[in-house]
Amino acid sequence: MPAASHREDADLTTAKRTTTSSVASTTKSTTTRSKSTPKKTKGAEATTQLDSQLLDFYREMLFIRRFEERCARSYTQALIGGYCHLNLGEEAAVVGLMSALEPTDYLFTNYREHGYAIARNIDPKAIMAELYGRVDGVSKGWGGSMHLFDLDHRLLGGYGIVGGQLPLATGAALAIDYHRQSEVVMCTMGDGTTNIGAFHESLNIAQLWKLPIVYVIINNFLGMGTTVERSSAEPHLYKRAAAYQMPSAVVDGTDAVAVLEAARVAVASARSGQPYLLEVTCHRLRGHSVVDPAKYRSAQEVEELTHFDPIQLLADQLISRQLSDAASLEALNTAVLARIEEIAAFAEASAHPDVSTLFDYTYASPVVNDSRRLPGQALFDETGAAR
Ligand SMILES: Cc1ncc(C[n+]2csc(CCOP(=O)(O)OP(=O)(O)O)c2C)c(N)n1
Ligand SMILES: [Mg+2]
Repeated sequence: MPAASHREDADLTTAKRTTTSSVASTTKSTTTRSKSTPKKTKGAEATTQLDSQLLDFYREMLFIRRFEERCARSYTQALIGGYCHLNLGEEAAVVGLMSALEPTDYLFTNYREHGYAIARNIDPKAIMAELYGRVDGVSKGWGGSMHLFDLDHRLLGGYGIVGGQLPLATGAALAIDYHRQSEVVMCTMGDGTTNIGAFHESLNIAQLWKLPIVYVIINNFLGMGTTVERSSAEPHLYKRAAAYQMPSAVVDGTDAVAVLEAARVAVASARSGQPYLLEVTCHRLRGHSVVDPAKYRSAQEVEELTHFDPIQLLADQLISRQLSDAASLEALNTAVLARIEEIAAFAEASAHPDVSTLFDYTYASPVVNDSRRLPGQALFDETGAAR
C-alpha cells in the first residue's frame, strides 16, 4: 500500500532522538535495550534531530486533527454511519506511541483508532473509504469506523467491545513467544477499560508467561462521561501493574517526544521478554463520540481544555524555538486541508460493497451451520430448514 503523502518527507519510525521526558516510573524494569532503542547523540546533532522530529510530529498530528474534523463533518452529513469516535486531543499520544514501534510489530486498539491507522502509515484514502463503508476501505467497507484492520501494516483491529482487544492482543503475544519471534504487541485501551475483568486476566497471564506486550492506557480521564475518580478506586492507573509485579510508568500525553521516549522504554522491555504497562495522560477535546453533546462538562472545563491541546502546544514550541512561524504553519494547514478534501472525495466516489459479500470475511475458514442469511431473507427456507 502506498505511504500517505503527508508523510513522504517524514520517516518517523527511524527517528532517533533522546530528550528528558516527564515520565514517572513505578517498578524498575529489568530490560535489555532493543535494536530500536535510540542512539545517544550530543550537542548540535541532537538539537537538529529534535528540531526535525518536532516538525515531523507536528505535520503528522495536524494531519490526524484535520482528518478527524473531516470525519465529524462527514458523519453529520450521513456519509459515515454507525458509531464514530475521534482522537481529537490525543494526537501527540498517538504519534509518540506509533513512532516507537517497528513496522513488523503488532497493534491492537479500541474503537478510537483512526489516528493510529494513519500513524501506522496505512493509506488515509483506504481509512476514509472504510469509514464511508465503501469497497476501497481497509476492511472492504464492512468494518466501519470502529473496525479498521490491516494485516500488511499489522494493525490487528479496532475493537468496539470495551476490553475486547486485550485477550486477543495477549494471545498474539503468546503466539510470538511460542514461535520465538522478536516482534512486540502494543495494545492500547482507555482508562475506562481498566475495570474490565479482561484487563486483570491479561496482565496477570502476560506477566506470568513473560509475554512480549506493552499495554497502553490512554487516560483521557473519561470513560464516556464518567470520570476516573468516580469509577476507579486507584485513579493512578499505572500503579495497577504493581498487582502483577509488572513495570509501569505514566507520561504526559500532550508531549509527543516524551511519549516516544517512554514508549521506547516500554517496547524495549517487552522485546526483552518483560511486559510493561504505560499510562499516557491526555484530554479528549470533544464528546465521547461525534454525536455526544458532552453535557457532563461545565463551560469552564471546556474552556480549560485549550491548555491541553497538543497541537497548539507544539505550534507554540515550534515558533518559540524559531523552527517555524505563523505563516508557514498556516500554509501547512492549507495544504493538509486540501489533501483531506481529496481523501474525502476518493471515499465518496468509492462503491458500496455488494450485499452478496456480506459474509465473505466473517471467518477465515468456513464454519459448519453458520447462517448465511442476507438482510430481508426469511429465517427458514421452504422446507423449514434454517438458512
Ligand atoms: C463491554 C462493554 N461495555 C460497555 C460498552 C459501552 N462503552 C463504549 S465506550 C465506553 C467507555 C470506555 O471508556 P475508555 O475505556 O476510557 O475509552 P475512551 O472512550 O475514553 O477512549 C463504554 C462504557 C462497550 N462498548 N463494551
Ligand atoms: Mg477514557
